[in-house]
Amino acid sequence: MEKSRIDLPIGVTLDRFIKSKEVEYPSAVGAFSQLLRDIALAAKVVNRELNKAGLIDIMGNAGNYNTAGDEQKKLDILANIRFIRALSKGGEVCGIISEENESFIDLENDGNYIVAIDPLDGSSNIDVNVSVGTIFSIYKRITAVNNPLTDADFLQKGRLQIASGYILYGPSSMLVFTTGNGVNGFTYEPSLGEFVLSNSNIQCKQDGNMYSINEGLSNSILDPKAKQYLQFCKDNEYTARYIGSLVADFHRNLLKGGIYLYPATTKYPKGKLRLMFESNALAFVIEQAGGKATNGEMDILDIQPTHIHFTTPLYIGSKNMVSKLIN
Ligand code: AHM
Ligand code: MG
Repeated sequence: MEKSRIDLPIGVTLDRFIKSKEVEYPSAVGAFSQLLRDIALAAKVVNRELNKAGLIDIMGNAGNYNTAGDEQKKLDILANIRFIRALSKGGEVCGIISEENESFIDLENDGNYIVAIDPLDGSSNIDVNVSVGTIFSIYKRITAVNNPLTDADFLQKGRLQIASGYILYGPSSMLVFTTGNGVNGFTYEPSLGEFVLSNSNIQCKQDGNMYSINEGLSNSILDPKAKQYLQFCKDNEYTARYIGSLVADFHRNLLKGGIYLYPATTKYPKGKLRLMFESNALAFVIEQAGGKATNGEMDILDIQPTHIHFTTPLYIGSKNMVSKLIN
């Protein structure tokens, strides 16, 4: 059944937005709202660290030491610490998987939610002051409360996400997320220290003329359909746009219409992008915005992961563009 949608005016704070949306999700109660707030808080902290990165030189490699003799951490490691800390302290989350951690983290509490997170995606762009992002997925726990978590709690299909989204750290920083009832975008207002609603009920155009792929990999693409589609884009003089930061490329295509492709290649025969940390979260967002996400054979959200760092080819964006690629 279609849930009723409460339309709130542009400019309301994330906090007010979450509160009023609780009416739409009576089962979500306060814990879930608090979890979204925890994510927003960690995002603000990471945003602050990123903004001052050039000044205090924390862009270098882990293992360096600052003048106080403290070990300096790479920003992706710092972001991982910030998000895990915020999620652990909140108490709503019982388990976390992160792109930066080999195995799952069981917080051994009675929280109801599992979070999968890529704390800072696009790491190759960090050192050159180009947009990067955080990507997150939220699931319900499967194991009964007070029992140790198992792989089953984490290896859930994307279809079971109850919320997902991303934070784009760019000229302005934005939090974009869905709870399964449309997609909304919030822009960070630094003087207020608040995310405010800026993009209400985002819809992705069904068609577009922008394509995003690392074209240097053209000769090593293993999927003939992706090769054909790339040629189609060139024959039709589509516009190539590739930042190499998935969140930034995805966000542009979401707002303007377009397709992002990371096919299987000789170097990454099973795809480069991680299902649990990157593809699922964005697939949920794009479907909620009217777009499509596939690995070329099936919808991303229907893939059963077999381990937490499972990778997949990814074609995601405007519905008709993605459909043309696979048909
Ligand atoms: P990361 O998780 O190590 O940062 O890798 C993911 C990134 C994506 O943000 C981006 O779209 C892609 O890898 C770029 O890969 P490539 O440099 O192979 O084009
Ligand atoms: Mg990543």
